[in-house]
Amino acid sequence: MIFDILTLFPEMFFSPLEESILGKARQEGLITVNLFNIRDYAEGKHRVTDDEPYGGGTGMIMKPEPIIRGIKAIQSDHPEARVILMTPQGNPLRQEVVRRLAHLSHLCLVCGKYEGVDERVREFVDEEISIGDYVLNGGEPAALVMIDAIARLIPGVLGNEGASEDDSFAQGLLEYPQYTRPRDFEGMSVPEVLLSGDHQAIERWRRREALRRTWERRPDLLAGAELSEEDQEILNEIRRSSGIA
Ligand code: 6GU
Repeated sequence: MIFDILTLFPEMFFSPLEESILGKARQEGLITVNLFNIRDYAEGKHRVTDDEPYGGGTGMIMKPEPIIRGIKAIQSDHPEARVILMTPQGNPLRQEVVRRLAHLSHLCLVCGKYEGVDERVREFVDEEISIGDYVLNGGEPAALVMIDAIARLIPGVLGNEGASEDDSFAQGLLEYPQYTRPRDFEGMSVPEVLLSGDHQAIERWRRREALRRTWERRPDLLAGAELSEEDQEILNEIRRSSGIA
């Protein structure tokens, strides 16, 4: 997978892309990240990339020409690249969106600044994505989130294990609680069932805890989750025993 990033701040990507899983994925050629400075597509001695908004108001707006020149330069080499504008006005990023994008071969992520980009840029992008309902100073952290979430679904990036069906959101549920040694820590012990060696019992316990945790913390997710009849019964039991029914 190739990620071409259009940004005013390419250095914001350096360290995050060198560390850990992404660093290794790049070394192994499983992902490629190319950074393009939008300023390089601006004209004039000062290579200006922003300007005051028509109609007045605070903040500076990113000019259309440099961004669109950048997009066109990438598309002329890679017409298959899907162009995505990172903006708080975009489609919310969810695991299903991540899964869809992970099948593509080439993404071009355009990082806008929070004050905004000239509306006409929208004509040149295929989609717009937001990573949540809060405001970032610019699209750069959001682009990093996209690279991270997509890369871990690419075969080979996570080593032998691969992205797990148990991961939070893999089935539309939050993940069950996990424990490692020590068995007792400051008076808190590991649930007996996990020490039992009874794999069926462990699976049942994990499913129940994933359902419980999702119901407690993110009940909104239950509507979109794939739930079996047994899951529904477990949920009813959880509701009953909580006293809310
Ligand atoms: Cl993609 N950009 C900015 N500036 N803020 C955001 C965002 C993106 N997603 C959530 N907040």
